Amino acid sequence: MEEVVNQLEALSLSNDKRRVKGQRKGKKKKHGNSRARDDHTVVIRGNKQRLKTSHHKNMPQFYDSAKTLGIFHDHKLYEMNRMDLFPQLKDPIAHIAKSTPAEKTQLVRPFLGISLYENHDKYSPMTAKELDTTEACSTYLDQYENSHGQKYGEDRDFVIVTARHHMIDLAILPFSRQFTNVNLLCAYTPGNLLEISQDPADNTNDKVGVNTDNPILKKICFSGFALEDILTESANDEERNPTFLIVENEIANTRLLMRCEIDAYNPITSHYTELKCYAKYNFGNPNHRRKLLKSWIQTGVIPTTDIVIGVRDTESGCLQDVRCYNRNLLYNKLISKSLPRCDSELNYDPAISVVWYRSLINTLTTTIASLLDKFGRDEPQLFSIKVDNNCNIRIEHRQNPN
Ligand SMILES: [Mn+2]
Repeated sequence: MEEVVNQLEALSLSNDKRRVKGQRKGKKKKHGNSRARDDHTVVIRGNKQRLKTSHHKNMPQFYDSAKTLGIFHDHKLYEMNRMDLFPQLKDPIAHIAKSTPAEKTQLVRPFLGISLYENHDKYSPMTAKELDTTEACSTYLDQYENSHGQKYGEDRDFVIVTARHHMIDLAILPFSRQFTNVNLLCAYTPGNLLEISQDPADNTNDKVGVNTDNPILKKICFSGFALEDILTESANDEERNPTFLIVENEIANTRLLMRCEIDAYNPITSHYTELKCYAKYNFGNPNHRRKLLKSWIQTGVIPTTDIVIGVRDTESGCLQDVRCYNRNLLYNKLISKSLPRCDSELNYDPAISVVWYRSLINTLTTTIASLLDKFGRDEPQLFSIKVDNNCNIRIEHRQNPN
């Protein structure tokens, strides 16, 4: 907790001096100062260099407490006993988590050499809309209200509802390349509900990842789907529609309700498994370390998730190796003293991502609370949130939310 406070001290609150045209009707602009202040926007300047942590023996957590609440598949909500809805890690791979290195070599062998590039055109990625829909969480909220006769998390300062990937994009920001921004919208519904989604005006991601125009990059991206096909089996192998876990995280007096896509369930360990397909990697390479850190962050909002990495030969697309990490092991590898230091990249210290993320949640909620005090809590309000890789945070109250 102390680190969170330090980080908050490092962030100095100041109003944006930029002038915005078209002030809200009925709101008098303050003229006391010759430089008109835009009272719709708050900018918090980041201080990345102050985001330092002391050495952590114990792995820090992104949340104070976490719970899994439901499963969402094909537009329907299920109870937590329907693990069969997730793709199941195939038996030999499921055993890797608990095996010795020699056993592991045996278990992995049948999968090596399989092509991850074949039939790559049969896979279709989620559309932008599918990626961002709040259907899973809103279905859960409706059901909660019906069965409990009260609103979910009504005693909390805020309930943030979102897809996990938005929170991951924010948590990785201090380690992201220069000029990286995350642009989100935050819709407030009277009560305490904040729904965070992609800002549709932000199309910087339209041509990256699976949506790339580059055929080679496309193959590489689709190798991730091929890996899921090879390492898992589903009750209905033809459709393979994604299955989501609905997860609750508590951070101070804020509750987050997140929709998380689950790649696989491991019936042997009863852990969820995040599958990654990487080219041959090593922890000494800064770009590889960032990717490994992102996997650690991504799995950090669900209590028990392991990471299985399929290593492909990028030339031939063949599976070369399968490696398994639990979050503790990956954490210890990322903070290993034997790695070359990357001070300009905050040494890819996972503990720093936790400090940053928790302070960010605090900054977002306190700033939005103060803007709501100004613009009213009794009607819906819309905010845009912009955060950059220098940890600058800009929150703007949008006029005319419709
Ligand atoms: Mn994955």
